[in-house]
Amino acid sequence: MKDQAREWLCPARSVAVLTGAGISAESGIPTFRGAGGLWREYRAEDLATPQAFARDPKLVWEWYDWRRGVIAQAQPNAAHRALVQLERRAPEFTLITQNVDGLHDRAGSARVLKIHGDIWILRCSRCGREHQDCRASIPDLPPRCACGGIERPGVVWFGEALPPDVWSCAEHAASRADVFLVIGTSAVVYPAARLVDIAKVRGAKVIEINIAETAASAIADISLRGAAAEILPELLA
Ligand code: BJW
Ligand code: ZN
Repeated sequence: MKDQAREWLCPARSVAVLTGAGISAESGIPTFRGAGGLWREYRAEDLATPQAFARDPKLVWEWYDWRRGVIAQAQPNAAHRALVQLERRAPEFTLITQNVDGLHDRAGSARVLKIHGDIWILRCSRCGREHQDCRASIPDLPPRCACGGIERPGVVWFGEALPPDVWSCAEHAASRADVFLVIGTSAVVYPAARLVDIAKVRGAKVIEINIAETAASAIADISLRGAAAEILPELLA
């Protein structure tokens, strides 16, 4: 299976990649679902919503502040680095990530479509002003904008639209891809998971890399079972 995947990947003119939390798991960042996916007694679905933020911004910020601390300590792993190599090698390459951790940037990927936003961006919920804030810990939660409004993390919560320009680039890349890699995502969150279907119906070979079976496994042409940081470098060797 790995040999077949290599045979598709090597000559591919256009490669698109969708990554999820599993690619950062070996950097020590917990995934959302499955073992270790809980924070205190909350699931992502309880906290990653505009309603949760409106109800208790401090609680939601405590979750994000904890995650920012974990991410700040983490380093990109061999899977992030392999995607940098692939970007340099493939004639046409698009990296689409659901992750907000910024580890693809830190690994050296030149262009990353962050369809669920960026945990290091804060946005005022009153005036909309956005700025980067890379402090691992924010002293007073929730942070406030100069206008007095409460700032929120610059991420996409359930029920919110994905950034339209970023999303349309992602759809375009999925529909042009000869090979579509789906790495470390449970593929249960939409519309991200739809990219797999788009790629498939437009003729891409879909290669999944995941430690477990997922919602994308049935549609994938090849499912490689194992850790992304082990399998991805092997595919490019
Ligand atoms: C390894 C590994 C290793 C571990 N190596 N692998 C259609 C059907 C049903 C529902 C919907 C639908 N369309 C829309 C919805 C509603 C909703 C949705 O999808 N709900 C489902 C959960 C049922 N979607 C939305 O609300 C989206 N918005 C929307 O549709 O808006 C419509 C609209 C249009 C116009 C105007 C207004 C509205 C928004 C979704 C936003 C998701 N946001 C989050 C939080 C982001 C910020 C943050 O990080 O806090 O995104 S939720 C969370 O899930 C996060 C992730 O990016 C996302 C996906 O998770 P991911 O990455 O797949 O992680 P896990 O944990 O699920 O999986 C990890 C995987 O790794 C596992 O498979 C492991 O096995 C594997 N793994 N270690 C390889 N070492
Ligand atoms: Zn403001």
